[in-house]
Amino acid sequence: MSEETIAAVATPPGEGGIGIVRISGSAAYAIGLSLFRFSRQVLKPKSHRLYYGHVVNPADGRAVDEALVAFMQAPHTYTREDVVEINCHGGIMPLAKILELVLAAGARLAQPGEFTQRAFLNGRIDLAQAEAVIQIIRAKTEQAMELSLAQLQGRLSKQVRAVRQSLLRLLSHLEAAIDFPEHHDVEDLALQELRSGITAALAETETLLQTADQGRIMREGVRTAIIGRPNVGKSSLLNALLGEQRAIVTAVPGTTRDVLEESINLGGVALTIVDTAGIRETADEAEKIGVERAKKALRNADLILYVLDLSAEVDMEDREILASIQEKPCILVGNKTDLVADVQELAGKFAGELPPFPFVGMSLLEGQGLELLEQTIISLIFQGSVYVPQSAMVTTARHKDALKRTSQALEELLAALAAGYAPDLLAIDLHTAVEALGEITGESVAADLTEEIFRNFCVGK
Ligand SMILES: Nc1nc2c(ncn2[C@@H]2O[C@H](COP(=O)(O)OP(=O)(O)OP(=O)(O)O)[C@@H](O)[C@H]2O)c(=O)[nH]1
Ligand SMILES: [Mg+2]
Repeated sequence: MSEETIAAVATPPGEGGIGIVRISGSAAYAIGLSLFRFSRQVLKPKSHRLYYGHVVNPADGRAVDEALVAFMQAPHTYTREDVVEINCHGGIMPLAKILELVLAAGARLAQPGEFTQRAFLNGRIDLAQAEAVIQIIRAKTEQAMELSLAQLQGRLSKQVRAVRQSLLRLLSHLEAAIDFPEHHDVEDLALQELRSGITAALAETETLLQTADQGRIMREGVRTAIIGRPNVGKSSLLNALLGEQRAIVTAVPGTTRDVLEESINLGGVALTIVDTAGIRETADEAEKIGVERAKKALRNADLILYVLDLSAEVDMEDREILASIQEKPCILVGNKTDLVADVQELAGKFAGELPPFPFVGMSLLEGQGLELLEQTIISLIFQGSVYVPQSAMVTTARHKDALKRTSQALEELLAALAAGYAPDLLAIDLHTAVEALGEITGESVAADLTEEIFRNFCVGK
């Protein structure tokens, strides 16, 4: 347990019904008791009960604010240390004043995420679970929330730890083979077991890795790029999806130069929509950069809305771009239906000329077709082309990176086994894999990295 007692305002800054000052550490009770005047006599507060009274300034005995205070005894607390939470009025002044008194009574101001960091250091949660806390706070959709909660409850940690345990067992066999080279049968058995054990661990690592893109989509939203030639109505489409006039729309081709990014929530899934510059050959310096950015957005997208002007012909540029995105989920948005006589006929014609993506006719000018487009997006996402829900998912780039290194080390290990390498050389790769997996749950992770993870938290968490 850490020696210093820490304190911070745990509620967001600004005005609110309630504000909370949280104190954690061995001096939490003493500090809380020195500042709190119970409304009736209490000799020793019971743990995890709320007491009504006043926070007073011990210097002059004057009341600072009315408060409800909870004294919570270790180890059944957020940090596993003694915790005191002072619920006062949620204003800037009462909170600042009470925090000041708490600090004067001997607490140190907590750094961002330090309460959760202590929960981690004191062994209540592992690193992946700690990361889930911040994901819950930042979740923007119900599904992201559910996924983060599952991670907090240890679903991912459990799977990772099981693989790591199996590798640790193999490592101990291998080390026995190194220590007693004269027992050849021990070695033979160990090598056989090693091969099947590694193969199984590799398969499980790969399965988890495959969930990584899904996890990112759940957390950050489906990256949706609006792509097309100039003047087809891309910015009009962004505005329609957002329900506000976010992007500039004009009749001049080449209006949008930069990429514009906005988020919406569609059927519980977050979509990050990117409006881009119309793709064409151009001599204009700024537009040229815009076109490059559009192409990049296209490459990074999880889903593409390709907009066509139905009153114009499909040209080479369209064909080229669409050919380059064949393997990604894409919807063809046939815009400006108001300008054409027979949409069905045109759709048929486009279907013959273009890759077989779903086609939605729209008139953004007249506000036609938005609902159908939204339904098409949702069904594409849930049909499994974009998003497949999984029980445990990898949601952060950090976890993905660690799993990649694990799988790489295990592959090298299998190759080394096949080549008949000595046990001590095999042990090196196995160590690498065990270490990489341990980074996810925090068993083996550099102190500065955990610091960095927790400093991304908010103060008071
Ligand atoms: N007739 C008709 N015109 C439309 C429709 N949708 C958009 N427009 C017009 O087409 C022009 C271009 O619209 P934008 O949304 O700016 O097109 P864009 O693809 O973003 O264009 P760039 O940013 O230049 O690439 C504007 O004059 C719009 O009013 C539609 O459904 N029917
Ligand atoms: Mg535009």
